Amino acid sequence: MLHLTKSAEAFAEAKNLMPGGVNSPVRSYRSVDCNPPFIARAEGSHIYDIDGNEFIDYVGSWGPMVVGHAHPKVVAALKAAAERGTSYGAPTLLESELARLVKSVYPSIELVRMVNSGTEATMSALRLARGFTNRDKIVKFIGCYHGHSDGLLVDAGSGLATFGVPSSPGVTKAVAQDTITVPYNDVDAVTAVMDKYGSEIAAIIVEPVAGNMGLVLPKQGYLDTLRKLTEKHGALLIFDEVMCGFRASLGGAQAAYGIKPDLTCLGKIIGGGLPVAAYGGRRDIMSFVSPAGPAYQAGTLSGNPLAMTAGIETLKILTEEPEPGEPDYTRKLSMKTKAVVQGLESRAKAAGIPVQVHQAGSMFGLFFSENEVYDYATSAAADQEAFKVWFRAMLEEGIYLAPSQFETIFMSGAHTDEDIEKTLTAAEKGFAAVKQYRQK
Ligand code: KE4
Repeated sequence: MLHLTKSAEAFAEAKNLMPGGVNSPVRSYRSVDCNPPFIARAEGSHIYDIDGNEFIDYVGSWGPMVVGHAHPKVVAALKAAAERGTSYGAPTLLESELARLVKSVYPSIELVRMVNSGTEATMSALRLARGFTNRDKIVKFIGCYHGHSDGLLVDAGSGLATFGVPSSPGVTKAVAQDTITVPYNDVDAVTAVMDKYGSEIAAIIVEPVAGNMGLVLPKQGYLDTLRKLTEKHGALLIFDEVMCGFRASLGGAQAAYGIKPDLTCLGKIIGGGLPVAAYGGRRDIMSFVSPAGPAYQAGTLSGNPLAMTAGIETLKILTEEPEPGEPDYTRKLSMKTKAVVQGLESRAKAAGIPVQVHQAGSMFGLFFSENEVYDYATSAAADQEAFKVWFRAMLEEGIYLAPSQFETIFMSGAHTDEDIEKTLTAAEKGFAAVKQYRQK
């Protein structure tokens, strides 16, 4: 039995200090009906809570920790950087170094602006798209999450291709009505919207590999359709690669699927665990951003030297030339992830539990469903209770997964073959627990 005594006490106190006891909702473990472990430290692929429990970590801080926690090169560089001061609010060579690294991996990014969160990146990219095109409306997809700026906290209106309705108190109808939401992977729905409203649409924003409805992959040709529709109607195509960047492949989904967006949003991995995100793309569009152009955007800690340092060191590890004949870092991650995916599929099959297991490079996801999962509706139709049972059984076995089926699971370069073997052994117990649950 997992002992979470100190975490339970800490959680009770935290609830008197912060809404729900956390600084981001999903960490509260509300969606899996149990208390969250409070973390004391992490190293490599392992994370340790304040009760002394040790876990194999597949959350990786929701994606950033792709080279593992407390990587020696990252820690050493951060220590040295801290001794030079933690923030200047002035231009530094570090920002140009990280920008060069990002551009070297994303050829579609001709100019890039560093910000502090994925929310800020997508919010700024949409403001830029609206300013550049002089159009007000945007299209997003049901189940895609792009952070919590008002215009993106919007649900589908009644029917499907209608103007959005607020999905959170505090988002005004006026803001929501400029966001049109349609199902992901539905070519007819997005084509109909563009044919009807195309001249008013500033941009389509999409997670080219979706990670916030569980891991859902674009259907064959889908992203190409979005590219063609935006070109046809003079709208911009924004790829939100905050999560799938550097994971779907080193060059993200745009490299994996061969699509060139007009703007790209990045985050998570480019900060190596410190607050960094970015938006960038075509020079003519990005030259519209202040102070080069009139579209305003700013940030006290944007380009922070410590955050830049962690991002630079992480990307240097990811982009290191492999030994001759060896796969590169990201390719090795993908192969390791495939081993876990195949292991999960075989063990679920042996337990007689139908599952859908998706992979995109070093990201993977699992649904308790016997049907294909290709959008939010089919994801939500999966057995959420079974997921909770599986999640809790895995946690008991020392496997730290995202506490929601609507999240994605992340591999790191620090995960060992022993970690993977332990994970698959735990999964056997997890699937047995689901089988027992279903027999009640
Ligand atoms: P942040 O503002 O959380 O840095 O990034 C927002 C964001 C933007 N775009 C995509 C595709 C994202 O996945 C995210 C944030 N991802 C969530 C995980 N689903 C962060 C975890 C959390 O909210 O605590």
